[in-house]
Amino acid sequence: MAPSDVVILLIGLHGTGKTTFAGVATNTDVKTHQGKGGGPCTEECVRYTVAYKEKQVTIIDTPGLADRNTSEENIEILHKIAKQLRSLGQERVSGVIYFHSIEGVRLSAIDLDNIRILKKICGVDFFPRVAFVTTRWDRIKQTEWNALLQPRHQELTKAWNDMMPTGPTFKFLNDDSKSHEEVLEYFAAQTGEPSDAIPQLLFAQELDRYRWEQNPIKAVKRSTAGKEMVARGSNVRKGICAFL
Ligand SMILES: Nc1nc2c(ncn2[C@@H]2O[C@H](COP(=O)(O)OP(=O)(O)O)[C@@H](O)[C@H]2O)c(=O)[nH]1
Ligand SMILES: [Mg+2]
Repeated sequence: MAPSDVVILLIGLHGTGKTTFAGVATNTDVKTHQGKGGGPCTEECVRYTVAYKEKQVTIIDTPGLADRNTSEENIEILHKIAKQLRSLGQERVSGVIYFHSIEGVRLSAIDLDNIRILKKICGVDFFPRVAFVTTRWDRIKQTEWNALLQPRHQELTKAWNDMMPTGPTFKFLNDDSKSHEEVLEYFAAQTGEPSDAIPQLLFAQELDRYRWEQNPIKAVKRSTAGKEMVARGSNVRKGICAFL
């Protein structure tokens, strides 16, 4: 298969709409998370490919980052992402999307942990290529928007801007293919540059640096993202899947 022109990594808590986005954007049947007692959380990284305006786009769907019961389980998620990054070979991730449900409450401790780890996966040079996408706008009524959500959205964008100063772009996502295409278009329009002009994710650079390490989990733990993940262990909540 020809190398992809656009490779997008999806990050965010369980239930925020990552898998749904991957399915709609690539016109693929996917298994989404159906909340308490419903379908499964995404446990594996899954790669989807679609042709978009003469470009090949690859989307890498991931499980939530810092919401497992133990640090070891969280490190395993990073390890799964590491395997995907290694398998890209000469291709590079060209964009990262962080998902957040606008229906959820304000930023929780786990949201903040996810963003801290996201920053360490990306590295400062990559911040301009991160998009923050808020999902479930189709569920919001105009009256709620004025009274409740406008202040919440302002608070979110301020918090994200503070956390990633050179960074993020904001997009809204409805449960329709038009808004998914707008997000794809945003990333597809950025390409055209040779792949070595794209800054590499800090996490990918570090995995390369520690490739001598025989145990891949140890290599992940040596990375800045891995260290952050272990440091964040105390915030891990039990059974987050059940709440979403
Ligand atoms: N109404 C609405 N539902 C959504 C939207 N995005 C995702 N969902 C639903 O939210 C649930 C969790 O989505 P999923 O894609 O599995 O989240 P993930 O855990 O981040 O991969 C599923 O039931 C989806 O159908 C959206 O934009 N609008
Ligand atoms: Mg999922």
